[in-house]
Amino acid sequence: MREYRGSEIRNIAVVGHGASGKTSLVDALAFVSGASKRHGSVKDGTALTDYSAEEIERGFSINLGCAFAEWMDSKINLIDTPGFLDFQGDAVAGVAAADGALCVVNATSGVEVGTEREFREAIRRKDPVLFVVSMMDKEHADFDRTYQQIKHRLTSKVIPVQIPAGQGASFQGVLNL
Ligand SMILES: Nc1nc2c(ncn2[C@@H]2O[C@H](COP(=O)(O)OP(=O)(O)OP(=O)(O)O)[C@@H](O)[C@H]2O)c(=O)[nH]1
Ligand SMILES: [Mg+2]
Repeated sequence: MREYRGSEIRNIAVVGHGASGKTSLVDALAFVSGASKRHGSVKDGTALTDYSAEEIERGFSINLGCAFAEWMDSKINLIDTPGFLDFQGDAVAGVAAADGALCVVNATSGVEVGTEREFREAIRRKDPVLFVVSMMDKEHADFDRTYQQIKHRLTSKVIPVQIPAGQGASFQGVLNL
């Protein structure tokens, strides 16, 4: 890895409700960018940022985990935070350490209490927030419903930059607007 100047580094906290797909997304981003040579999985206990014995055994995040992606001359540090309320201290610390938040929202269950909690924490710190709608391949996934919930319950200042092509069984990928 090449050396990066401070101005080329971005620290992003990946936040959201428990089991919304944060750890899976971090692993996928590291893999797609080439920083990680293997596409890990939470289910198999091979996700980059769920590495402690207890996290692997239980299949959810307990501590902060850090991975990175090198993209367009920048190093993006991805701080994976735990979504369960019991570990909220680490999630708050992750947001505090970051320049911005990536808030993951599950397309089948929509905006949940953990989404709201972590979104408000990022906004309280005046951090920019990017939403990712996860689980688009699952039954009952609904992008429009999730987008409307974000708009009505979190912020009216939100605009799609990518939209899904299909949803549920017919999900094929995303379209860049
Ligand atoms: N079908 C499907 N399953 C997913 C997707 N993203 C994650 N999962 C699965 O959903 C479960 C939870 O994913 P995680 O990545 O552990 O979610 P998390 O937000 O990190 O969970 P916590 O760390 O507990 O907050 C795992 O079994 C994943 O394999 C997705 O886009 N589609
Ligand atoms: Mg996790």
